[in-house]
Amino acid sequence: MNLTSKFRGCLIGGLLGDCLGAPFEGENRISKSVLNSYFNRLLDPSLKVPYKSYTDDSAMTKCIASSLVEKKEFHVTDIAKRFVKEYYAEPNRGYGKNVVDVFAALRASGFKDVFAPAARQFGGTGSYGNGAAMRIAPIALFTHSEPIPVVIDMSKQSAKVTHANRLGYNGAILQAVAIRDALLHKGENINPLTFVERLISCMRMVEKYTEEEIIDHNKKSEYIYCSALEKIKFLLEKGNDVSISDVVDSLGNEISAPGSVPTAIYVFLRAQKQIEAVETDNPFQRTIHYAVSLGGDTDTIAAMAGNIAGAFYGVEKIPEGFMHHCEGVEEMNKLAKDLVNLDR
Ligand code: R7I
Ligand code: MG
Ligand code: MG
Ligand code: MG
Repeated sequence: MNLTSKFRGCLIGGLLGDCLGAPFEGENRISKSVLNSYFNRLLDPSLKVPYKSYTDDSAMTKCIASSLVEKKEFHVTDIAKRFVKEYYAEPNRGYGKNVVDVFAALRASGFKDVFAPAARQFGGTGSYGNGAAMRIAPIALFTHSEPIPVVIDMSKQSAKVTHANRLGYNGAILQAVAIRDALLHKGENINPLTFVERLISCMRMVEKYTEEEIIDHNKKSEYIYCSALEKIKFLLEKGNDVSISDVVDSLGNEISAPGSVPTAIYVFLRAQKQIEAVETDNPFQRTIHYAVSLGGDTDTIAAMAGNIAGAFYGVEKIPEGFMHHCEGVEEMNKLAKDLVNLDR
């Protein structure tokens, strides 16, 4: 499979997770039959249904992608400016409750120090929401041929514009590395345990505190992502014998980064194989459907799982009908092609 298909799959996959998951955001215990008919009906492009709009997840992803395409390099102030411009142009995309204060402060400060407003959030500990992880896909694509430390550094900087808490930016790093591994994987099947082991060895390095972090955040919650990844292994080993509440109790379905990024990774890996309640043979569709079935932060967990699945399966596996019913597909498609063809 070629890289263009994987880049398109990644960005469109995330967009569709966002659009198709958004109507259920905040719900729990969504009925199986409601979801099966929702997804299977959307496979028909000629069906007349209300258009599915994208939310903040995709709005911010587009800001990062378009900045990389236009600047041909990582330019954090430009990214911050695009976030702010986008937010004030379309504020009703369902942004997190606190991140909007960062946009206001960035604008008021004239972007002098783009990391300062985020560092003041939550009494100076910074946000650990999943907002930095949900928009990280373009960074993973842009750095796919760079060494891992470059991926980590760029992910962290892009995250810290809004998410200064180490759980916030480390969630973005984990999501970026998961996308990259799915993108670079050769072959039809991924060994889930090997995939998770690689992520654990990366996060063991990432979650080691630096001196600066010990001073800033009082050395709370060490190795949170490594232990969540261990829980993924445990769930995967149980195979079919895992209920929705097992997943939610063990990994979460929340708007926090530690309560959603590992969940999205588990969803992608689990959905390689059939899942009883999810009626489809298409593994991309199964990923999105299973993510939404977990409830909670459905748009964001489906978007992150969709980014990873799209990077793995490529755009050919994405149902036409889904693309037809969602906002912004053409734009995301163009950004993916521009990113893959970037001449730098
Ligand atoms: O992380 P963020 O951009 O929100 C993303 C979510 C996604 O589900 C989107 O689809 C959208 O719906 O919102 O925005 P933030 O406002 O930084 O974080 C989201 C929420 O996480 C906050 O409003 C808080 O409720 C919670 N949160 C915290 N709560 C207590 N202490 C984040 N950090 C903290 C914290 O340090
Ligand atoms: Mg959203
Ligand atoms: Mg929302
Ligand atoms: Mg959300």
